[in-house]
Amino acid sequence: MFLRRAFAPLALLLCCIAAVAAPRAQNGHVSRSLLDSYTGQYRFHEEPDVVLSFFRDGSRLYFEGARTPRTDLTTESDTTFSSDMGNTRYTFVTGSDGRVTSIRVEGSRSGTLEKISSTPVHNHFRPYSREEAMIPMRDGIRLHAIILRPTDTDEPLPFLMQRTPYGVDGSTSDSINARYTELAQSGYIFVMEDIRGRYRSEGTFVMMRPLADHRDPGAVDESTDSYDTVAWLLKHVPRNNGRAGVMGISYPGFLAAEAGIDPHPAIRAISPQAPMTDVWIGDDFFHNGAFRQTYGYDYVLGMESGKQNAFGGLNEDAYTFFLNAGSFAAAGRLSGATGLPTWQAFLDHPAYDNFWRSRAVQYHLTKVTVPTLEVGGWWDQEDLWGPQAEYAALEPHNQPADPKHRVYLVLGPWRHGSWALTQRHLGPVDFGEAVGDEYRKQIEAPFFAYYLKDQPGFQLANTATYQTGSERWMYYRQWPPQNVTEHDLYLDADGQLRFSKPADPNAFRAYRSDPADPVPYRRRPIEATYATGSHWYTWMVQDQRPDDGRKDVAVWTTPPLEHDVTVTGNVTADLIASTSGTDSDWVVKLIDVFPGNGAQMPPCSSPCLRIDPAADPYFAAQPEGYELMIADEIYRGRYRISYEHPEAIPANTPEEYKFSLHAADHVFLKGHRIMVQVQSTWFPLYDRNPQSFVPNIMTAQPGDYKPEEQRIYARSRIELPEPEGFD
Ligand code: PG9
Repeated sequence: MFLRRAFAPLALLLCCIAAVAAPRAQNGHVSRSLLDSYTGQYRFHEEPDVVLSFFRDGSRLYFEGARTPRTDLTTESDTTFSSDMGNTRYTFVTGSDGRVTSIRVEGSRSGTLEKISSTPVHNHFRPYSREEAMIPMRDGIRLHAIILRPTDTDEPLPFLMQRTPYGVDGSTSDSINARYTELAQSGYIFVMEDIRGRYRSEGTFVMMRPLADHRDPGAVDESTDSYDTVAWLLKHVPRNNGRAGVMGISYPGFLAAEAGIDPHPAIRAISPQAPMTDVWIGDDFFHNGAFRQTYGYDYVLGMESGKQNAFGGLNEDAYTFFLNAGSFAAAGRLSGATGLPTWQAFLDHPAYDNFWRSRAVQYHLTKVTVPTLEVGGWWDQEDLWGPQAEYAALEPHNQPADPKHRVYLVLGPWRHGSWALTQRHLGPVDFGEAVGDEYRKQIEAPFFAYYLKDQPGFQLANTATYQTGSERWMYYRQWPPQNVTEHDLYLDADGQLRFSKPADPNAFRAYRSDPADPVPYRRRPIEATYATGSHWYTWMVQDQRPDDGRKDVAVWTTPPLEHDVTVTGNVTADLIASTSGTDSDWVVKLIDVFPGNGAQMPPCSSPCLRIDPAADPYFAAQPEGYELMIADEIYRGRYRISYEHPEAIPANTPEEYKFSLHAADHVFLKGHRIMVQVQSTWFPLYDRNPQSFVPNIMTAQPGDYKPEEQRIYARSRIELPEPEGFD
C-alpha cells in the first residue's frame, strides 16, 4: 500500500505522495521523445483524489501533484524509473496501440496510476524562505526552530507554530506546501520547533512533561516554552501581525493544548488534534488501567533510546514475542534496553497515581483561554480519547457569545492523524470522498484565517461530525447533542441482542479465557508498531470475524435491522459479569455487520461507505458480512472501585463494570446487523491479565496466569444514544 508513514508518530509525514529529498536523476539514457510519451496526468486507482503529473524537463523525467513536490526520477530502464533512493519504482505500461495507459507503482508504496490526460498540471506551491533559530527560554535553555515565511509578500503575517519531539529539520518550503497545503496557500509564518531535549534543542526531554506551577517565574514546562517562544518570535521576526496560532497532531497536539494553558496573549487560536491527554485513562499507554504493551514498548524504545527517533522495534510476530516473554518486565529484560525512564514508570506506576495524574491535561482545562479546535478520528488507534476528553472538559466553559472563548470539535472517519491526508480509504473501508480534504478546506483553514487574520468564512458553531453509515457531515450546537434517547441493548443469554429487557436477568453466557492462548487484536503476524508495512494504522477497521469463531469471544447479534438505527453520542457498556478468578479484563466491541460479502454488497448511492474486497483478501474469501468495529474499549477489573487502589475481584460474584466505549455518530443501515463481542484478552495490544490478583501485573510470574470462566449476565447492556432531532 502507498501512503505509509515513515515514523508513525510523525503524522505530519503522512501528507503526500512525495519524496522531499529527491534522488539524483540519471535520465541521460532515455531519449527525449520516449520521455515525452510518458508526459501527462495520472490518477491513483486506489486513491482517485490523488493525481500526479509526469513531465520532462531537459533530459530528465519528473512528477509532481497538488500536494506533491516536484520529484526527479532516476532511470532504471526505458520503462522503469525510481524515486526515494530506489525504494519506489514506476513502470510505464503501454496498451496494444503502443500508447501509455498507466504506471505500475511498486516498493515503499504500491498501486496503479491510470493516465487521464496527456497534459501535465503543475502544482501551485507558494515559495517560502527558511531560517533557523536557537530561541532562549526563561531558564537559559535554547530551543531549535525552523522559521518559514512566504517570499511573495511583505504584508505582516501571523505565526503558525508547531512544536514537536519528532524533529523539524525536514521542514522546507516544499514540505510546508505538501503537508499544510491550504494553510501554506493562505500564508503564515510557519514556526517548527524541537522541544526540550529532542533533536537540536538543548535541555532534557521528559515524556509528557507535567505542568509546572506557573506562580514560580523560573519554572519551565511545555506551556512556558510556548510562551517564551512566541515572545521571542514577536520581537525577532519582522513583519509579523502580532498573533500566533499553535497546532499539532498527537504529541504535538498535546503541546498545542499546553500552549493554551496560561497562554502568551499573542496566542489567538490553538488546534490540539488527536492530543494525548491522559495516557493512563484513555490514550497511548493504558486504557482504564489495561496496559498497552506493544505501544508502550515500541514507542518508548523509539523515543528514549536517544535524542532522535529510533523507531524500529521487533523483528518477529509481537504476539509470539510478548507471549513467550511473559510479563512486561520480562519483555523489557529480553530487549536488552536499560534505563528508559518511561519503561521504568510503567513498572513502578501500574495504577493511576500522581505520576500519571500530574501528566494529564484535562484537569487543567478549566477555561477556554483561546479559541480551541479539537480534532479526532473515530478509528484513532492511538489518541481517540484525548480530543473527546479535552472538548468535554472545555465545553462547560465555552462562551458561545464570545468568539474569543469558544471551543470547537471535529470528529471524522479517520485513523490517527489521517485528516492531514488526501484519501478516501481507511484500510478496506471506502468513504467515497476525501473527507480530510473537506475538513482542512472548510474548517481548519477558515478557523485559523478567522482568528489570526480576521478573515470571514469560518462557519462552525460548535461541533462537526462526519456521520458514518449515512456519509454526511452533521453539525451540533454541543457534543454530545442533548436531545437523544438512550436505548438499552441487552446481551441476552441466548446470544441475541435485544432492545427489550431479558426474560431472565440472571441467565448468563459463559466463556473460558486462557491467558496462555489470548485473543489476537488483529490478524497475525503482528508487526512492530511502526515497521514498514505494519497493519497498526488501520487495525481498528479490520474485519472482526476472526474473533467470533473463537470460544473465548462471546458474541451477541440482532437479526437484520428492519430500519436504520442511528447512534449519536457516547456509547456506554454496562456489564454485569463474574469471573472464577480474582482479576479480569473486559473488552467490549460494538460492531456493524455488513450484509453479503464483497462481491454481493448491496448497491448504495454515492458517497457511501463500502468495504473494498480487494483491500482485504480475508474478507473477500468469507461468506458472511464484514464486521466493522464502531465503538470499543477495555476495562481492567481490579480498578472497578478505584483507579488508584486496585482490588481483587471476588470470585464467582456478579459485579458491575460500567465504562465508556467512546463517541460514535453512525447509522446502522437497514439490513445490517448490530453485534457485540465481549472477551477478556486483546493481545498483545494489551498485556495479559493473569486473572489471579497480583500486586503488580507488570511483574507477574508465569504461575500467576490462570484460565478462568467468565460469565456475562443477561441484564448487561449497551447504552445507545439515538438522536430525536437535530440539536
Ligand atoms: N501517539 C503518539 C504519542 C503521543 C503522546 C505520548 C505518547 C505517544 C504520537 O503519535 O505522537
